[in-house]
Order: sequence, then structure tokens, then C-alpha cells
Amino acid sequence: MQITEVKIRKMKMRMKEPFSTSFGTMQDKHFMLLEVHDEMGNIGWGESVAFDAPWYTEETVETSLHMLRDFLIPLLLGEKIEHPDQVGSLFSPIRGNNMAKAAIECAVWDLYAKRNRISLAEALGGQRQRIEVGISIGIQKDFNQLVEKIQHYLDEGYKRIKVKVKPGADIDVLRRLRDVFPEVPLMADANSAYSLADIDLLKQLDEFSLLMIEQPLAHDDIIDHAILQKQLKTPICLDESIHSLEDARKAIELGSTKVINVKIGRVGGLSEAKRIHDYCMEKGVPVWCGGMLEAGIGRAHNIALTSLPNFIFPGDTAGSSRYWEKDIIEPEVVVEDGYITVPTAPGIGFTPDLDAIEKFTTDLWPFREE
Ligand code: OSB
Ligand code: MG
Repeated sequence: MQITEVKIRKMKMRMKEPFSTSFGTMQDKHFMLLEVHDEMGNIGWGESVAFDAPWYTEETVETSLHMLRDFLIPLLLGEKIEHPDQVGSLFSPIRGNNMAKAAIECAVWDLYAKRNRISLAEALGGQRQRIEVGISIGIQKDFNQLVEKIQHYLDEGYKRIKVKVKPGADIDVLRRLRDVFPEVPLMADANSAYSLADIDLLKQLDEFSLLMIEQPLAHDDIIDHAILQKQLKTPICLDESIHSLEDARKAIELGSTKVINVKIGRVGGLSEAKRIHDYCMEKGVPVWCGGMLEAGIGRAHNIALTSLPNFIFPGDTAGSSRYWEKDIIEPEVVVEDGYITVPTAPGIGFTPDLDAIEKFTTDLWPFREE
């Protein structure tokens, strides 16, 4: 397929509620939508996941925009591509900037699947007809509000609860939560808020039979996590530290992680996400799909990826209504009894709602072959 045209839309959408982690609070979501056109008039869609500020990783909306406009789109425009796996090789001279790369690589995957009249899940080798989902709950104002939120999402059917922890809101909160919800599949995500100096506190996590503790230590560490894991029964799950298959291999070999959170953006696209999935499956390491508070297009890519067999734990891909008054796809993503049905229509299998997209677009840049 020939890539004849690419469009970047800068988007702004307000979330229903602010989302707080150990690194900050977000309510307005700025991101980019990517449209990739082929010579036959097919269109593939992708969504960028970097946030406004470099709190989660070093990339931001503006760095992604810069990379896309000045480096990645010029590399892709006019190229003949047989398979989306080639996009990664095309981008390999550009170091890092995985979220920028993933935004457009995902659009090429959607385009490829649409051209071949198969679903994105099928193009990736996914087998599940529905995926089991959990929910990630941000830090709340007080304990009662947290309990209410959890109960609400359990009533909606979510299969696993993830809470955010930070110094000063950790062991005590988890202990009280376990009193209220003794049996609920529960995990905690620290977003790198601790160091090995907190080892005595972290060892207390073992009291709560958590499914796992996500990214307790530094965002760029795999050494200290291995030291911590030796002293912890609770499995460690790495999120921020994993940017590639190589990172995953090293972390697993060192014993730094027993589970991996796969985020398409963080690892540079669907091809690398699938490679990590395949490697972990071979090693008997379960994975699950993380989230970046995506709108509908990014959410659709996560759903397709999660249909692969080694996505063992429920992921963070919740329904559209958890984030948005009105999502940008038709139909919206719905969760029923804790499951999302994997679409079977060509490509991402959801239709971009062009009116809604128009409404949330703040800038638009078209790029064509010379
Ligand atoms: O660490 O997984 C994370 C949200 C923003 C930044 C980082 C993370 C998260 C989440 C929410 O946990 C996942 C979602 O609901 O999309
Ligand atoms: Mg995380």
C-alpha cells in the first residue's frame, strides 16, 4: 500500500472527572488523532497518548507533534508498505519518541486491516471474542469516596480494581480497603513514587494479597526492582520502565518483574507490543494492557491488542462512559458484566464520529506527497 496522505488533528477533550496519580492531576486531555490514507482511498486512524507535561514519561503532546511533523511523517509519506511491521524499521533511525511513533504506526495497522477486510484483532493474531476488563481509580479526596467509587465500578461489573498509591496514602488505605473488600481482585500502582529506602514500608504490601504492585520504584529502573522483588512476595509489575522487547527481556532475566503492563504508546507501536506479548508468553510471564486515558480511537487499538492470548490479567481499558460525556467513535466502548466485545468489522471496528471529532479539533495539518 502507498501512503498518499496523512492528517494530524490536535484535540482537546474534557474528562468527566479529574484523574490523580502520585505524579499529578489531569482533567483536560490534549492529544492528536492521525489519519493515514492509501492510494485506494482507505483511511487508518491512530491516537497519540503522551500527556501535556512529561510526568509519566519524557514525551509530551508538543514533542510528539514535533516528531510527527518534522521527522516521522516525512519518512512515511509516499512509501510503499507491504506490512505495518515495516513502519518500525522505517522509523528506526529516530531514537526514542515511542509515543509519537506509535500514534502513526497504529494508524497504519488500522489501514492495513481495512485494506485486507479483516479486523485489527485478526490482523494481530488475536483470538478472543471478548476481553475481561478492570478499572484504574485515581487518588480520591478521602477514603469514603474511594470506597464509593470502587463499589460503583464493581456494580458495573469490572473484574479487577487498581488503586493509585503514593507516600502518605498507601499501607493504611490498602488495609482499610481490604477490610471493606476482602475478596476483590485488587492491585496498586505507585507510578514510581518510592525508592529502596522505603523497603520496610513496601514489604508491608504482602499483607493484602494484591494481584501485583505496579511500578513502585524509579521510572527508568530495572536493578532496584530486582532487589525489591527478592524481598517481596507480592509480584512486581513494570509499567514506566518497559519501552521495548529488549527492556522486557532484561527485566525478566534480572527478576525485576513478574508481570508486564503493555502500553502500545510506551513501546512504540503495535508491532513491538505484539513482540513483547509473544516473548512473555514463551517465558510464562503474563501481561495485561495498560491505559493512558484514551479517547475512542486509542481505546479501540487497546481492545484489539488485548484479544491476544497472553493478556492474562484484566487490563485498564474501561468503557468510554468512564471518561467521556461523548466519545469520538460509534458505537462507544461498552462494558457488560466486566467484558468488552472485540469488534469483527474491518480495522479497529469502530467508526470515527466525524461530527464529534470536528467539535474537539483545535488544529489540523494535512500532509501530501509532493
Ligand atoms: O500508570 O497506568 C498508569 C493514567 C495516566 C497515567 C498513567 C497511568 C494511568 C492509569 C489509568 O492507570 C489507565 C486508564 O484508565 O486509561
Ligand atoms: Mg501504571
